[in-house]
Amino acid sequence: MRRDVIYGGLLWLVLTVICYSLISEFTLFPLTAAHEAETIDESFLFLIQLAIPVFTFVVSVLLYSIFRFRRTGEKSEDGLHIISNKPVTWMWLLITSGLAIYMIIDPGLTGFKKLTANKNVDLVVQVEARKWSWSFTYPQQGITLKDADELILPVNQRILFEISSVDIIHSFWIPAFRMKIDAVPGQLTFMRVTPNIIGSFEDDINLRVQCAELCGTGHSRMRVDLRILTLQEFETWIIEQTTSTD
Ligand SMILES: [Cu+2]
Repeated sequence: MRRDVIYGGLLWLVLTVICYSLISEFTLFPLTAAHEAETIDESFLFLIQLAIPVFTFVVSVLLYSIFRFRRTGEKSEDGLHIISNKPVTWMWLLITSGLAIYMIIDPGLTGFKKLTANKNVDLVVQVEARKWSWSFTYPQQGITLKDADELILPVNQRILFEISSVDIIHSFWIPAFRMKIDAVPGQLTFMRVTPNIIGSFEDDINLRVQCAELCGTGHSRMRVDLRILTLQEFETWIIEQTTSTD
């Protein structure tokens, strides 16, 4: 029994080290283009780091048991009848419950507060979803892009999206921002985000708006490019839009 614990423990250690070196070796996340996305990626990485020892423990016990305790007797022979092991059950329950409660608090509640604490916004963009297109209105600038093929945003400005739908439930998702929220008919939903790099869909496919709620035959086409400009370029774009619609 003691030998099994030592060998099983060694296997657990080896698998854990392999998993930690794998996640430090490879880039786990796609392009990050907003301050909020960094917070979300940090939280996700932390959850992975916590989950690895739990995962490798289960795999180690499983693998070790498969090879060490495999049946060697007659086919009709029953295995050892084990009812329970109270210390192991309680230890497992307490450790995994403790980890789950800790994760709810940090990064759960602390991360949510970090994302939503700053209520100041520099730019409001109203997003209207419909089968199967997006319309964007910049109310402060008096610009509406109906059935838009591009969403233009300025870098380092805190943006408030006010999201709604005219027909059924859609979902407003920008992968590079890591944020997604439903577009619901008859009500507004909100997303605050601060883009922190300049770029466009041509640079990286994660710079796009994508519907993330299966909404019918045109769902996959419900996608528009995102372009993040410098504040100066954005202001020039605003002037071009207002003069072209006059
Ligand atoms: Cu959709």
